[in-house]
Amino acid sequence: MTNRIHILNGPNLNLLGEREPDIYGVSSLKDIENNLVTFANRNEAEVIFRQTNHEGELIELIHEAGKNGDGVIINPAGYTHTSIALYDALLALNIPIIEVHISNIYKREKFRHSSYVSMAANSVISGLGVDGYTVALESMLKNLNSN
Ligand code: CA2
Repeated sequence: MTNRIHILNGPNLNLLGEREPDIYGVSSLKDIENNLVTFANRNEAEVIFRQTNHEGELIELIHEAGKNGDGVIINPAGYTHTSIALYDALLALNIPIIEVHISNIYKREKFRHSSYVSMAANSVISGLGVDGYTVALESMLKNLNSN
């Protein structure tokens, strides 16, 4: 069966590869998307890859994932630490959720140490760099295919 995984990215992640390479690496968001689509194609899965700088739009994308997706991988970026609305949207899903952070949020400023999203997520990956997305997709597909 082909699983459809929504991979959602929050604010400022469109800047990946352009600034702060010491924290976020040199890959662009398009590079990440291409890698994940290749991985999905090899594993008979489909990836819907999105980025938005707007909280309401990210919530709409979560709703869409709940309607037609088999799993969600989300890097909520700055909204991780602030958004109860995002947390509520994720709580309403009945498909698996993996939260991904490129950087190790626990090694950074204290305000990044808490995540509303983690309370709704099945799993959290933080600090693996952009490989975290691929690890998340691999694990998601493995779990979906074993059920
Ligand atoms: O480590 C992550 O993936 C974060 O979710 C990234 C967020 C940050 O607010 C979280 O605490 C951790 C920031 C995304 C901003 O991305 C940029 C990329 C390049 C240049 C500037 C910002």
